[in-house]
Amino acid sequence: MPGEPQDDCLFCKIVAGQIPATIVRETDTTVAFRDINPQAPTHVLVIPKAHYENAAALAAGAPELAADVLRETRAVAEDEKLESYRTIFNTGSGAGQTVWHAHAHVLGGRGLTWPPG
Ligand code: DGP
Repeated sequence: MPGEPQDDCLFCKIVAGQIPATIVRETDTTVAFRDINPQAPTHVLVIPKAHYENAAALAAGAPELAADVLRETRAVAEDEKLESYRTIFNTGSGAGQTVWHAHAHVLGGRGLTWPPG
């Protein structure tokens, strides 16, 4: 059922406090925590607390929650004092998605080239 916690989901376990994470922000609907394998000086993941398998499912099933996630990416960038940063939603294995709970990557603190790989 979209939005319901999944027993086998890593990020649902972080939301539930069952797996430790370095949480930098939390709202009623979202959590932001540092990526375990950072690709930049700032690499924070912003997730909805509710389980949607990726950004496409989130946008279709709960667009107001998608807006909450986007708002929090901006808040992370402000907290981290990032003038430039990149917000990424990898959607589907072909795009590099490895964790099947919607998440926005917020990357900054170094120069970022374009196009990405
Ligand atoms: P993606 O490839 O877009 O699905 O990104 C998944 C990210 O999740 C990846 O950058 C590494 C991160 N990650 C995976 N497992 C953990 C974990 O247990 N804790 C934290 N903080 N991040 C994790």
